[in-house]
Amino acid sequence: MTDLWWKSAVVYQIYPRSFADADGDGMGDLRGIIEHLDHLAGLGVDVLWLSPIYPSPQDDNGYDISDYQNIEPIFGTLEIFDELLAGAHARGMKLIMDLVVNHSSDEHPWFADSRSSASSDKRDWYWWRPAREGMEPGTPGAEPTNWGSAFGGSAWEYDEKTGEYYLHLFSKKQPDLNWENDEVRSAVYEMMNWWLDRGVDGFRMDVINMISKDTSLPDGRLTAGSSYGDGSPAYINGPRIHEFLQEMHAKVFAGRDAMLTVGEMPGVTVDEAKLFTDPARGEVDMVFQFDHVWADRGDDPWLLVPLQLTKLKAIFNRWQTGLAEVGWNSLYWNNHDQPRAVSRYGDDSPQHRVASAKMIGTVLHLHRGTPYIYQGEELGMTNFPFRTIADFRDIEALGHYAQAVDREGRTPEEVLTVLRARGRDNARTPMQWDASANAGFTTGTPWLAANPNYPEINAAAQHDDPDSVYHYYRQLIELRHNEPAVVEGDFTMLLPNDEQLYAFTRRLNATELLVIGNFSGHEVTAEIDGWSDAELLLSNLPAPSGLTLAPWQAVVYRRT
Ligand code: TEU
Repeated sequence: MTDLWWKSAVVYQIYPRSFADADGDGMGDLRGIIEHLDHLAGLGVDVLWLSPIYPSPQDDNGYDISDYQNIEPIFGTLEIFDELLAGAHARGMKLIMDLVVNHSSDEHPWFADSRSSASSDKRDWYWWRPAREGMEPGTPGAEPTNWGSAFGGSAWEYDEKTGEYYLHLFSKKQPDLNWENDEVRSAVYEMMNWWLDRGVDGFRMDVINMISKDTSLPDGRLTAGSSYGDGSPAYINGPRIHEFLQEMHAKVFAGRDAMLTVGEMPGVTVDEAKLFTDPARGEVDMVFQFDHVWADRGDDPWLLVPLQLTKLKAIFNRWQTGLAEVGWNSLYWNNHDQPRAVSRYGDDSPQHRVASAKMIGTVLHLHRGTPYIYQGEELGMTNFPFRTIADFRDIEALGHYAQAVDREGRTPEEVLTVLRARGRDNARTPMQWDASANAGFTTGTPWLAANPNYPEINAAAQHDDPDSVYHYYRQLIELRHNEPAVVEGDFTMLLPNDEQLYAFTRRLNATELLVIGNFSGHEVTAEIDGWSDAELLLSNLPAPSGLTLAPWQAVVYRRT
């Protein structure tokens, strides 16, 4: 297998907590995944990415790890994990794990040791700082910097025992590890090698571009709508990030065959991504960038801004052209942190949901890069009809609600409107397997309610329906596996100023593909010449006459 095998691969993300519950406790588990491997193999995906399954207090649904080399009992055991890994490999699928090493859980023994005393030999494994000069420790304003946590409140937690603060860019139960400390890095690399030696095929690396910090820990600029400073310039793509990733590559991946490493990098730019993903630099294979999922929000992440198709196209075009010669793109519409794609980029009404889910899938999968499918996306699953804040479970939603309503005086309905559209729980409702109770996800009480539309939208109803979203996604994956121009072709954006049509070509030698997606509920004609004799490779609706596309129609033409 070539080192760049992942260029023609499609990755499927499983959020184990919500995928399938085999033991009836209301939480998904590894046995549940094993029981549904044929659903995934039938789709034709090449790689499974599991969100964290390690022991964790579940403060951030497993992104707060208390033991990096074991399995959370809720999900199963290492033996069941080995069975899952073997089952994936037997079906020709690789399996990558979620690597969360910017921070651990505060219940990890490393942190328990670090916080036990100022002279602990693990004190420097985390970021500890005294109160600001002249300020009474533990009082508002005494925090070492003005940074806010991504989940609301300050990014510093005061620890009575030693009278100092520790840094947590996320929840206070997720203290940031200090990557300046060689021992921390060595412990992480040792753990990574332990999983790869077990047969795992790589990692998705959680906020990996935050591990290097400006050690002077400067205050951040106060951001609109927040009482905290934006510290991100001090910890996004920090001073030693490339050094750390090259060291990790050398200590963990060098000499291993057919690995996949994808770095989740909030705020990464195209120029930085060229450096991160240039194979000659030995850092990561690809990155998850955020420009397109930040296109419909303002500087305040909790602002709803109408999505402009021309803005979205400009972003994708910037990334396609920026990584055309060096590096590689990941391609995604959603994951466990984003709302459901068909509700955000398509039209989840009964009339247009199926067509628009297929259309957005076509546009994404025909780009140059590695596509990621999030569980349920292949079924056209939609956002959930949340009523009140009591319907939410996510620490990010609850933290934002508390800060916005309780501390910043916004009305509950104003905040709920944004959470209904953007909340991460939209993506975390149970996978919809069939029309039985709780969508066939569990025989118990699900930890988060199943979407009430599961009787209409579920895998069982789609496996035998050749016109289903599931079978259309299978055709998209088949096209990537069989048509070299999809993987290797160049990319040229067309109609950049059109607010309804998303059109581009892919060209490889004598083969040229034309892809058009109608992102509107109207019939639209694409003013593109020279394709009248082309072969229609794929469409989500009956063949159009000429290039007059029906509402939410996608077409892929080929000419040689
Ligand atoms: O997410 C990083 C991240 O940027 C998130 O804050 C995301 O942008 C935001 O939640 C979107 O609303 C990673 C994981 O994917 C996320 O699940 C974790 O909560 C977070 O890191 C901390 O580990």
